[in-house]
Amino acid sequence: MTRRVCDCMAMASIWLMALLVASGSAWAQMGQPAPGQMGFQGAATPVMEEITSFHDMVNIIIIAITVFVLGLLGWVIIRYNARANPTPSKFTHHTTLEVVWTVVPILILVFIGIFSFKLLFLQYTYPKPDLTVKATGNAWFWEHSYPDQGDFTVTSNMVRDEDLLKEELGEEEFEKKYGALEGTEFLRAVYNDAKPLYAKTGLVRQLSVDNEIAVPVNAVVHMLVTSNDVIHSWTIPSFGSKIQAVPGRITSTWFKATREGIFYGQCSVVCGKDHSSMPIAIRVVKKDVFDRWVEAAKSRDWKKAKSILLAAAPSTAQQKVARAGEGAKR
Ligand SMILES: [Cu+2]
Repeated sequence: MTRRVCDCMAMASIWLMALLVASGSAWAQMGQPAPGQMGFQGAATPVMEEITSFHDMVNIIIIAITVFVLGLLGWVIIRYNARANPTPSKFTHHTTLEVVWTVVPILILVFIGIFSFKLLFLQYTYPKPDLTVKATGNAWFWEHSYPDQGDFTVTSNMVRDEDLLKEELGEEEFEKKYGALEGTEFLRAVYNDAKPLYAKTGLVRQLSVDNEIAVPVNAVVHMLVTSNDVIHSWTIPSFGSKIQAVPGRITSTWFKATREGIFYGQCSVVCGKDHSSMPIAIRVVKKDVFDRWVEAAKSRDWKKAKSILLAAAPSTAQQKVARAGEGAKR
């Protein structure tokens, strides 16, 4: 009886482990969250790849320990209940067992520590930069400056439901339709009506911005991060980058994006009423595309800058992303 219970538990735990490990990659998406996602977003930098495998390893250890302890509890309940074991033994010490349950957890922690420190050293040992970008948090939008490329600054505002509707209907029609609505009534109406427009344009709600920033693929980027007002946090999940933006201080992180594409992030420390409305959108492109984008951005020709980035990623959905973003100037 006990044997069969143990076998069942072992089988269940193996399935559970396989499911959890698989779920990390199966439901994750590169550059943005996916519905029903369980694990991290797909890794686009070496640091994020290391974070993901470290997480998966620790996850397996945690599940194994939990299943082991659960198994012990089950064994005690079945084998040593009052009916199965009417006369309990009276011993209180078992030296070998006590040494084992002290030493084994220490060894597990040391084992995790080795990989943990390896990851920390990777994150905090800055390779020589190919590019430096300075991010400044504002209530509630991000500015990114490129000091080595002529010190131009890109201001990114989130594309809102009303921006999409204004683009679709025109200012006048928009006013006629929604002008009389207020507060949550207005928000609900524009939310419902803008929903199909996101699918149509390929924009990502709460993540797309009017002006994206760009970095070259396979370039080491040093990020300098600060804030103009309150504490924000500069975060791109697929890059494994997350660093506080503190007013009056410069914090820093680095990343090397090894895949081209669009990568979204958000401010990740509650900073005020529109905290949820300050996403970051980075397009990772080839070096020559990046150079052309820099030239356009330097001359503050944002329309051209946008079209250069889109031409580099010519999917219909993404083309539409930028076109809709044009209407997002606030
Ligand atoms: Cu925030």
